[in-house]
Amino acid sequence: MAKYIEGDHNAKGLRFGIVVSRFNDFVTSKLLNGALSALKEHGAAEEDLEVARVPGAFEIPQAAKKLCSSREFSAIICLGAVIKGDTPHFDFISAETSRGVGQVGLEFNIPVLFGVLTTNNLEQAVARSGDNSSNKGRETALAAVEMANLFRKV
Ligand code: INI
Repeated sequence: MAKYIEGDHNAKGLRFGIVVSRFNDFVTSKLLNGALSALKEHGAAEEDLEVARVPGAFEIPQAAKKLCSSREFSAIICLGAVIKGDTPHFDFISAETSRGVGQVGLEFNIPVLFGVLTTNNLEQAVARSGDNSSNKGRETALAAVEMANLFRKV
């Protein structure tokens, strides 16, 4: 019989680093609120949550790497918003951000979660950063709790 392992959503005793970019703050602040509420609702203590603010999505992997190297966190949650209408270099920023976030997680063997919206327009970004369950910050935070618990079991 195969052995299955899976992380649960109990955040008690886990420490989370959150990197959030300031560009498109009206969206990213909602992602941050979604992530913080989800973590606290699932048992995380306020003192176990650390938020690092960076200028834009491009800087997220750099700060995530710094937090990973401290070895203080069970998981790192990356939040940002790259909106296509805003920039001709949308493709470069979104590609670099996702590549960098993925690379940092693999390099440090710590769960590093990607909650960076990459949308064609503002409406799509607003729809994914709502006050309800359709909030990418919330969804990413829950995935971080699950991954942190999975890593504890392996
Ligand atoms: N940063 C974002 O987070 N989202 C964007 O939509 C965006 N646009 O449109 O340009 C953006 N640019 C800034 C970039 O992430 C860096 O902060 C900047 O290039 C300095 O390195």
